[in-house]
Amino acid sequence: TKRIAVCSGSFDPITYGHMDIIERASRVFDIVYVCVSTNANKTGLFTPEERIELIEETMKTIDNVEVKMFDGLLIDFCNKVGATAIVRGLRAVSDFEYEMQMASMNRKLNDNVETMFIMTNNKYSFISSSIAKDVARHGGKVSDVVPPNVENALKEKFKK
Ligand code: COD
Repeated sequence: TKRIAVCSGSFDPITYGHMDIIERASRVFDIVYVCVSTNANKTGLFTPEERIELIEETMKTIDNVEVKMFDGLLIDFCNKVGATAIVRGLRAVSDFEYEMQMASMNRKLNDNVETMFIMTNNKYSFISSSIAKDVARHGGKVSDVVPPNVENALKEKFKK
C-alpha cells in the first residue's frame, strides 16, 4: 500500500521554506498532497487558484507531489485521499504552541491520522509568507525568500 501524506497550509504564497518541507516529505512518502486551505485567521493576498498555480509551477519537477484545494476540515481531506499523515514544518519554538493545538485537535477528530513535523533547513528558518508579502509590498528584494515565479507574481500584485 502507498504511504500518503498531506502538507497543509495557506501557501499565500509558497516560499522556499514551504518548498523545503514538501520536498523532504516527498522523499519519505509515496505521494504528497499539498492541500491549500484558507486559514480563517488570515486574509489572503492570492486567490486559492493563484496559490495552486504558483505551487504547481514550483513543484513540477517532483513527480509524487499533487496540489489540491480544500475548503473544509483538513482531517476530512486526509480521509478523502487516504492519507495517514499530516506533515507540518517547524521553524522555531514559536511555531510549537499553535502546532500542538492543531495536532491535538486533529487527533481528537481522527486518531488514525498522525501529525508529523519536519524541521526546516536552518537557512529558511526565518522565512514566512507574511514577511515575503510585507517586503514585496514595500518594493524590497524577496529573491532569497521565494522562487522567481512567486517573486514576479508578488511584483504584479503590488504594481496596482
Ligand atoms: N520553514 C519551514 N516550514 C515552514 C516555513 C519555513 N520557513 N514557513 C511555513 N512553514 C510550514 C508551516 O509550519 C506549516 O507547516 C506549513 O509550512 C504551512 O504554513 P502556512 O503558514 O502556509 O499555513 P497555515 O499555518 O496558515 O495553515 C493552517 C491551515 C490552513 C492548515 C489550518 O488553518 C487548517 O488546517 N485549516 C483547515 C480547517 C481545519 O481543519 N481546521 C481545524 C484544524 S485543528
